Amino acid sequence: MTQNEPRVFPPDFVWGAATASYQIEGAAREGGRTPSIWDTFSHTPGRVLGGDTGDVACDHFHRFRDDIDLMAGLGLGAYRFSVSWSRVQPTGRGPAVQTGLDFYRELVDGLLERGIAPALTLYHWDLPQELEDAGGWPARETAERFAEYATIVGEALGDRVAMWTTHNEPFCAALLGYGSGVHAPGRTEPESMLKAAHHLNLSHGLATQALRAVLPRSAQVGITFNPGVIRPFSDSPEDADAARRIDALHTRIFTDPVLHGSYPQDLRQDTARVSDWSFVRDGDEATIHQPIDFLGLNYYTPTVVSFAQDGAVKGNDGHGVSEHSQWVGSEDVVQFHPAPGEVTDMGWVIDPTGLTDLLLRFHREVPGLPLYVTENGAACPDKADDAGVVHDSDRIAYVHGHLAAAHKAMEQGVDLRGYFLWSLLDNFEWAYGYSKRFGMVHVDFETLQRTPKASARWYAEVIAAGQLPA
Ligand code: GCO
Repeated sequence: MTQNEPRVFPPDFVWGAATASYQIEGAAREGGRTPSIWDTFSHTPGRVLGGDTGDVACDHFHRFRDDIDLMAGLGLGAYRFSVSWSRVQPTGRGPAVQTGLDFYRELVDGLLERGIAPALTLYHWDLPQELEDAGGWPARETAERFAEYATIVGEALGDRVAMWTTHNEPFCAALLGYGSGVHAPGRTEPESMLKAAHHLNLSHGLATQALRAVLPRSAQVGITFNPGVIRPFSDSPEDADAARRIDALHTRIFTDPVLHGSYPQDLRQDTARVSDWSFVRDGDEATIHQPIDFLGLNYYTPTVVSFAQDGAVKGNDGHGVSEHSQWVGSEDVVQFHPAPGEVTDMGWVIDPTGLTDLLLRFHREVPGLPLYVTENGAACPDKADDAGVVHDSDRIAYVHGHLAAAHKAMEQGVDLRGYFLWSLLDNFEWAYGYSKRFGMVHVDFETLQRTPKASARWYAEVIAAGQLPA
């Protein structure tokens, strides 16, 4: 294909957008919802920029009908959202709260009425605080609780949701939540971080089994990872080893047991000084290794690492990931580097080739497993004109480049079924609060008014045409 030909996507390609419960819903204390770890964390001074919280967020809980209208106006084929565990099962145990389930039922029904396929994620990081108080993800019981929660949601929505995802980015939940502590619950405990990773994996396996027991056979069940696209700083063997370590700790710690049924040996060796891994019981890896119907991949930017000459871990890849790595590398050997090139408002370098590489990696690693890009997008320093419209040509260029990169992977045989843009709306960007805007729809956080940006109009045209303009 030459540079100037339009890139045509298959007619059944799924064009979507993504959000997550804590980032958009608000209504934090309504309908029996109890605090999740993100409520506690955001209300702890110093944890989130500007003291921002998700108490109101985009007020999607009350405005979801308007948001569905927005989606319909864009011609979205699918909408990826997550369920707030503490809204449907407030203490993380026992019976469900019907008002919570009703909210998701109405949301899903509204989507279906407009011809938008709901893609449901069970866990996008908002653990009920009561379960954290009982030990959180480092406690094995949390995995069992998660399977029970999966059954509740599966029974309630299984008749109307076809695409189910257990977890979103367990990397962030485990490594940022319990390792570097930049995400809720803000713990900095190396062995707990590894235990959390294992119990998230185990909970995926248990929840997949639980879902299969209650969902119609046609339902698709999968998981979303954000595997690092790790690039060594130089050709040296030391830098290659640094890349191997970070790939093991960030990615293979999840993908190996889920996709292949065992933890990587090199990871166990690298982390031997902080744990003997006795928390992995006989049979756990087989439980984690459930057949899945698709794999979701989130991609924003690559990560560049080198061997740290003086033994110190330095730098930060923009996700706050350096801090946890030092505890688990046997000799503190990794340095993160800013990748070269232009960056988004997150400081993340823009490199669409990373998306092609990522898709090709998993195409080769799990041949035949359908893939989705479940998140991709950019935070931009948006400025509205007098009419309140944001002309975000930078975001358009980012998404265009990454869709072209995804298309390139498809030309090489990758079975990519769809693309979900992050995000539908500007929203609560975790530790950055409302300071970073990822939406294709602008949200005024004073009035909560929504205004589609130029990128939304552009995306709608791409969806309608089923192709990227040349
Ligand atoms: C993630 C989360 C999103 C973020 C987005 C931008 O993937 O990290 O799923 O909730 O907001 O990625 O950082």
